[in-house]
Amino acid sequence: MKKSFILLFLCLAKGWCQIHPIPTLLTKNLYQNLRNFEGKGVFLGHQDALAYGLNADGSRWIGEKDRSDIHSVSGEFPAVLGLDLGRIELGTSHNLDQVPFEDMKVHIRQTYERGGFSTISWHLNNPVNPEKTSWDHVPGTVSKILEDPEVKSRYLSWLDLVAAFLSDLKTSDGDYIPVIFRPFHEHTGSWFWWGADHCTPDEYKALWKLTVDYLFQKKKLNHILIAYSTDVFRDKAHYLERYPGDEYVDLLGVDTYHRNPPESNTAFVHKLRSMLSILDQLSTEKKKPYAITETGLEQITEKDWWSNVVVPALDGFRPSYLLLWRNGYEKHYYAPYPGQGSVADFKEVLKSGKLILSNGIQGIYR
Ligand code: BMA
Repeated sequence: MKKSFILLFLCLAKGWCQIHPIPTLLTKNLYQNLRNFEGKGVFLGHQDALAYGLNADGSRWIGEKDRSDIHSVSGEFPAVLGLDLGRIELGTSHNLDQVPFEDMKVHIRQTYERGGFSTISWHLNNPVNPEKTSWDHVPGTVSKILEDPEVKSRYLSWLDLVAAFLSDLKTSDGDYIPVIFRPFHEHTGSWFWWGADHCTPDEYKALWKLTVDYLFQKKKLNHILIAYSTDVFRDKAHYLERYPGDEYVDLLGVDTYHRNPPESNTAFVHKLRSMLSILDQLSTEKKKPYAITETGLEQITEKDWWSNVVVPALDGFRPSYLLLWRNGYEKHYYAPYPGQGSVADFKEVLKSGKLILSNGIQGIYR
């Protein structure tokens, strides 16, 4: 215990701090380098990038080795890989979007070997009634996890499965591969059972603390960074309403999607800039990096979306990364694929160095 207090003091004195008192060296280096890299470009991520995507005719490819839509259009892999553990709690072999958990481990390792990093969300089912999904609201679920011994013990057994997955992420040298874990996201909205209308701020914070304490202390994981990501928020107070505390969060995030273009282009840029300016301020105050933890325009219907919306929204800010959501199927995709209408504009923006892929993220673990 003493050693951890000394380390905590040392990292506070250095002006940066991650919440785990004794992180692995790779995790510590990743965190510090995220901070060192701020303002030099935004690492571009893509959810399920290595698991599936779209062919030029809009049909799906699934499970092909070393394939990624961003790679197909740019020759580089995403710097950041997004994955989701939804359904791991049920003991199934595939997640809610039919990605095999064993493939995910391979993809996380490949991303690490290419110099990048991975971020993991968890659309978990409802621990009160495990047949119900994240989107099914059983009233009072969060309070039941905290207070009903049977529900709590089910939830903790689900965390055991998450921890087993995370413990299986190893480099070829046998070191743990660091990942960013991003639980209970978009909680300013109410579409998930942990959303704003379904629990009080105190209940949300207690669930968060229970989760992080269990993973760190009981499961002894010290290779995960913890991301807090709301959906859209009005102001600083709204962002922080359910914030569990500086000792429970490594990275500040926001999920926000662009809908109804072109009418909304200016409003989306304006709203994103206003949220980034709050995250920028909080990042300075709290000495923590920030990121756009999910975003995108479904079907990228604007040919110049990257230069006309993304670049102006980011200008002057220093988020560490931006994660595009998944290329699920022809009507539900967020990253360009060969032949997609925004490819030329995407490649121009890549040339500017404002968005960074695998070639530009070398050295982040040193
Ligand atoms: C949503 C959609 C769903 C998917 C879910 C979890 O935004 O992409 O199709 O199942 O995320 O990944």
